[in-house]
Amino acid sequence: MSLLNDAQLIDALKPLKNWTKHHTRSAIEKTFTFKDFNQAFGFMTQVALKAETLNHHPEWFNVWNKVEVTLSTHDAGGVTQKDIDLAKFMDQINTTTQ
Ligand code: H2B
Repeated sequence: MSLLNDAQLIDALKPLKNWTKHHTRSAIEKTFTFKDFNQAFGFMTQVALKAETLNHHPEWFNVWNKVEVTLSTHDAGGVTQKDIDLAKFMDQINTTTQ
C-alpha cells in the first residue's frame, strides 16, 4: 500500500468529516465526542471488529465520552488508502453529529 502524497491526502480528506492531518506525525486524526461512555465504547467495539477484518488498527485514547483517534499505516510510515477507508467507516457508524 503506497503513501499518499500531500495533494492526494488533502483530496482524500475532503469527503471525510473533521479529519485533519496530525499536528506532529505523518498521520490523520479526529476526536469523537459521544453522549456517554457506553456510546464511546460501543463505537470502539464496532471499530475493533472492523479493524480485525481489515488487519488495520487504530491508535486511540479514550476518556469517558471522548475517543481521540490517530490513523497511520505503520508498515508504510504514513497515511495510505487503508487509513482513509477506516476513517470513512468510523464516520459512517458514528451516531453523533461530528
Ligand atoms: N495497523 C496499522 N494502522 N498499520 C499497520 O501497518 C498495521 C496495522 N499492520 N495492523 C498490521 C496490523 C501488521 O502489524 C500485521 C503484521 O499485518
